[in-house]
Amino acid sequence: TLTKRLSDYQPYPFELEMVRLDFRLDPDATQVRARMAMRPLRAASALELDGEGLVLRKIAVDGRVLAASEYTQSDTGLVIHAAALPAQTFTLETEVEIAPAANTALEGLYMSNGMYCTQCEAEGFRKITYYPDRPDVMARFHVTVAGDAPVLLSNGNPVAQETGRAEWVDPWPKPAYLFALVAGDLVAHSGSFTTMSGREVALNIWVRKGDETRCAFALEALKRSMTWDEQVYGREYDLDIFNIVAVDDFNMGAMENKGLNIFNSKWVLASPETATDSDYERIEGIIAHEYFHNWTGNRITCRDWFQLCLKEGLTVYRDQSFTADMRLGPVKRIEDVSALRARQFREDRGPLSHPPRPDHYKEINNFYTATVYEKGAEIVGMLRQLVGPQGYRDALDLYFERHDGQACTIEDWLKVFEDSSGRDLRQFKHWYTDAGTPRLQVSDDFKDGTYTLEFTQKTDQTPGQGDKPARHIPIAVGLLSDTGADLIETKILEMTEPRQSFVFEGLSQRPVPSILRGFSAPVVLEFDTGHPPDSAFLLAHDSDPFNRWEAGRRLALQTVVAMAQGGAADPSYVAAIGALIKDGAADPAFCALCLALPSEDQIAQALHEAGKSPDPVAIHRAREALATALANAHEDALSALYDAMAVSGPYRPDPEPAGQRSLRLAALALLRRIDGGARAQALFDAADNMTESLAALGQVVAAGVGEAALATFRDRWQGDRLVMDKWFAIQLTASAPDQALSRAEKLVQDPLFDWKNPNRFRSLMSGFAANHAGFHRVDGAGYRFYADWLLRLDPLNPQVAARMSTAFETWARYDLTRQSLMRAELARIAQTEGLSRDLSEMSARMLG
Ligand code: B3K
Ligand code: ZN
Repeated sequence: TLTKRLSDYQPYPFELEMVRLDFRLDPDATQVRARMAMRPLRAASALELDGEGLVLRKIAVDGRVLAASEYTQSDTGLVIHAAALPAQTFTLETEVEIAPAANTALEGLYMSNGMYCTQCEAEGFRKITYYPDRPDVMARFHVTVAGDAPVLLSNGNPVAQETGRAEWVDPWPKPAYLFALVAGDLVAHSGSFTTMSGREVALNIWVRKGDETRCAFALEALKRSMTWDEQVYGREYDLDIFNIVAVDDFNMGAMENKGLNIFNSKWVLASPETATDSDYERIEGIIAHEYFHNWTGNRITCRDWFQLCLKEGLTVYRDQSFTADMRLGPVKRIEDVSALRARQFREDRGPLSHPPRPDHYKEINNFYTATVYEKGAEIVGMLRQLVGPQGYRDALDLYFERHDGQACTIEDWLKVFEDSSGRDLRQFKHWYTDAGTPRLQVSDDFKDGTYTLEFTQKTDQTPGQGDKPARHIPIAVGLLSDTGADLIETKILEMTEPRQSFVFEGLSQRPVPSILRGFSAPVVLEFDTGHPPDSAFLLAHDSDPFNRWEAGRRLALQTVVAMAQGGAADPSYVAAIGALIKDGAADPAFCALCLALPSEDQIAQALHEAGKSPDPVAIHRAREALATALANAHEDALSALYDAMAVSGPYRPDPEPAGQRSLRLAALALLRRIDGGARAQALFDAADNMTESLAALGQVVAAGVGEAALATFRDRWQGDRLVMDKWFAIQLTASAPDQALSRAEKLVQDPLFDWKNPNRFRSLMSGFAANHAGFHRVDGAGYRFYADWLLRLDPLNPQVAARMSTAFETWARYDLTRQSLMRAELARIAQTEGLSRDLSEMSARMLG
């Protein structure tokens, strides 16, 4: 298959002024008529339209049906020869037929539980009609939908609604990837919002009958998002109506279609009995993310898909800031950095490493990655640190003013910052164009009142990119006295050289440095072995909450790595955790994060980063042993904490009770190692909310006494798809490694394992792969099971199969036996006949 390259970009030679789409819905034979007003921009250009899997019924230019000789059709589209086209604006009319019920890839127009819905990003619109399916072709859409469904929705504002027919006009020009259509027997949970200029917007969350009682939280989150974007970015909503639809079969989280967001029902529906605290937080964040795209993505979109992080990095940055404002900022930052390390650093250390702005791809759906999203957001955060809060707001104001209605590039984005701040960002641009996580080494020196920090940066080679130039790195630094007081205000050092020193003068004592506060840049920080930081001191005293947590994480990693190689738990870490448990002043949610040990996958990654090959079995044992050591050392305090953090009264998903629950459950997880799961069983029996019920279920399973609870849970929730997804996942993530595969093999036989549903497939398979030592069984049976299922899913749903193949991206970390077993599965996948373009690109990249 063809590789697409950024350097090949050519503008489209026609302007599409307006498109009218008429749909006659039918599960097996939907008719789509398209009329497009096209203005040639260059003389004598052929007209290329994308189209896949369409049955062409008619094609006409200005009413004249084209002869077969006037155009050429292929598997991927249609070309109308220049000679068949007028020199001035003309109308192109097509009629095609498609079969939504047969669409298992869930891209284009498809059906879910009898309802019609669409997913067009990135290149799904071409499965609906012939069209220039590229983001830099923006047009105004006028859509008519005819069908039996009671509710017929599309983008923009409704202009006509009658039984069996609806008409929608979207006044804002948009690329085809933002098109959406929904039709079904839906009910709405409704509200309204008055914008800052006093316009009234109707808000609706459309769901299947029975689900409308679980929409209140999402609706309120939407209102909070709308208010926040007005207050923080000055951005107002621009249509009379904002619709959200919940869909059970969806390849990813949600989609920002103009005025008609479509959501995986998992990220909309919430009730205390069925959603956990973290579900509530994610729902709020995803509702915000999709809403924020209305300006960063829709009003200003991407010129081509290489620029994807222009909209995704910025919008993730915006949703992270929103959640930080709604909840506890430092806690949110720690969660975000943990996710960045778990997903993006992992990706960047392996064969799939790519720049936030890639310069080639075969299948763009394979680039909706942690690097594009989460690292993209970190880059925006670094820009903000370089220009300051006001400079950032000025730059964003200029971005909206200059580029509203355009399809832009990373160059446009950086130019806005350069023009508004006067800074030169040429070196900074390497963050977008270069792959890999820089390693930052630091050493220090103190002499005659002068303290010197010396940094060295190095970014390893990545696939297709050799030696890398130095990056422009903002390093936030604090200096502490020996009593833990801040000696200076946090200072942003700007590193631009491969090796660079920074000097602090007039100090009366050698300070304790607190480096990379707030995780000011996405790098791996390594300390010169001569002067390691006093992590226990920083965990106790750092005024920067992120670095306090980070010090604890560093200690935990050090001790668990030593234990995996036969050592004992580090008493200074055990003591530091004891002090934290007894420190009544610390925030519960923050404490909970400090009590949570790094995951086995993260421990494996740390070993790999340190040049050692991780042994999954030893890692599992060491982590369990460390948890047991903590529990034994602090049993009374943990037990007291467990009781003290019980939340009384009816369940509320707010940050404060959620933080208490998280601390209580962190204590429960440690105590489980010594009480055999007794507390967890009692909590499972008593819980009135999903947060505690699910966490308790995980702990009894982990303690090896979970069978009865699993059966009870299944009986109670078998009719609820979203809750059953949790049931499938938790027993695999929590079970003993040597039982994970047999459990997974049993679960695929369960009548409720509907493997064609992406959520259910992901729950089971990702749950299994998340059982680190279970997946990485040394006999390779875990790899084989997983690969078998990817190969089964691929012909139906290539996007999900390709995405989930990243379970194998870490092969290079492990011993030669595991390496060759994992590579053998990748090779078996790669050689499968008829493999999708998606999975074929992924397996080839992973094989290297
Ligand atoms: N923009 C969509 C993701 C589309 C994924 C296409 N494979 C959701 C989001 O980032 O908001
Ligand atoms: Zn997005």
